[in-house]
Amino acid sequence: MRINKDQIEEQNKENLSSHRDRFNFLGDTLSKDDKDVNTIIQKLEKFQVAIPSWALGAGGTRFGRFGFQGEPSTLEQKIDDVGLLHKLTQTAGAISLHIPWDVPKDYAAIKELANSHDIVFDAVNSNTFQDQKDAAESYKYGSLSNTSKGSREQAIAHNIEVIKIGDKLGSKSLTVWLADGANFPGQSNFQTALNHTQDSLKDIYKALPNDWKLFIEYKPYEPNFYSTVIQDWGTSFMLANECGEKAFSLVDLGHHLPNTNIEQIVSTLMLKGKLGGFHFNDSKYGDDDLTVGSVKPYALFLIFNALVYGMENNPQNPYPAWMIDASHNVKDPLEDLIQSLEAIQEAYAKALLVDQKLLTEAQLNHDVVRCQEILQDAYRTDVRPLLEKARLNSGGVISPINAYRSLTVRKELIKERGANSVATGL
Ligand code: LRH
Ligand code: MN
Ligand code: MN
Repeated sequence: MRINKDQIEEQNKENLSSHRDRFNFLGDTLSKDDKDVNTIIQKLEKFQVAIPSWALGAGGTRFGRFGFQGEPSTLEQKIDDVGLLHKLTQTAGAISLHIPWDVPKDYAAIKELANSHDIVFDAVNSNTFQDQKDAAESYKYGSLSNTSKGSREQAIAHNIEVIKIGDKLGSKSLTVWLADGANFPGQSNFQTALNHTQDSLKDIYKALPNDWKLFIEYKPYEPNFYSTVIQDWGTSFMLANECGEKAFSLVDLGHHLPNTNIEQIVSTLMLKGKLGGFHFNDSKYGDDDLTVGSVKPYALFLIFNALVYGMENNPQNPYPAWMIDASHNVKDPLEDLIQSLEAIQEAYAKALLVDQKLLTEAQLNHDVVRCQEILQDAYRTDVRPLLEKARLNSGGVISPINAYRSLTVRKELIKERGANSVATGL
């Protein structure tokens, strides 16, 4: 199924007058407050978030998986799904592939398909947390950190292979997430595991093309429950520094122990020029991979406030690669992703409203109350009309969820793919 221009226009016709009323009201209010509404809208239009190829089907838990009808079962169909998201939201202009879950067969055809949807290939992700069929070595006791040289070499070779695959698609970065760790005290030697990981990452780094980046993701626990080799931003930062200037840390919002101050981590990494990538999701307890902004929208706003500050004040930090890393157990994955995209744009728009000059002044005056007022004034603003305007300007719809439903997208996909199609991946 493809959504065409006429359908988009038809969808917008209904909402246009109420959008205009709300936009004019907000625009006037913000302009009176000296906010540059047009610049904010332009920034929203440019902000593109990659969709991972594994997030388009229903996820599941270790207890069970409840499929969702009309799931994409091939890479082509996954790209088509991202195309639908992008068409409606104009915010999902990239896809991030997990290898070997989504290895293209015909590279030229895959590139052409993505191009036809106006989609580029973002970071490629390696997978050394599962044993593949017929693999010579096992990752049961680790991959890049394994005490067995054979397992380490196989994991390094896999990462180099992933770079080659990404290179053929136009990707410019490799994301490494390791499940390596230990389930029990005494199971592994922390120093040996870290040394092996560092050496292995350096070998992968050597194979990185000059214009590529290496993103090192961290996570405190799961699937190992006693220790994880790359457990936190400090370990990831240290490894990135050891590798070189093309290596960076990647922050996944779900990869922190409860109450961690993620915005402070973001600030530190950007100050040091080492925040390379970002995985969005939300959580209540751990790496829950829930819809972005569904549980802690204020925390997301504070993180965006740190990101906006970093993007404006830290030229030493490259523009980060944005990706949604969520899983969908009870919602239609495409609706869930639309909600995540909206929450990201909303937090970004609110952060853009923060008056950084006034905030700095209040900070220097130690006016703590004013500092909070400045942040919360931005947070409490309903910025949705700005998002709608940005989408309208780029050819998207005013209300993506409503359009998705009124165009009966899922029904069409089930018609095309059948009720029982199953997505590969997580
Ligand atoms: C690990 C993770 C990582 C993987 C993805 C499937 O929890 O966030 O980014 O590549 O999930
Ligand atoms: Mn992640
Ligand atoms: Mn995760």
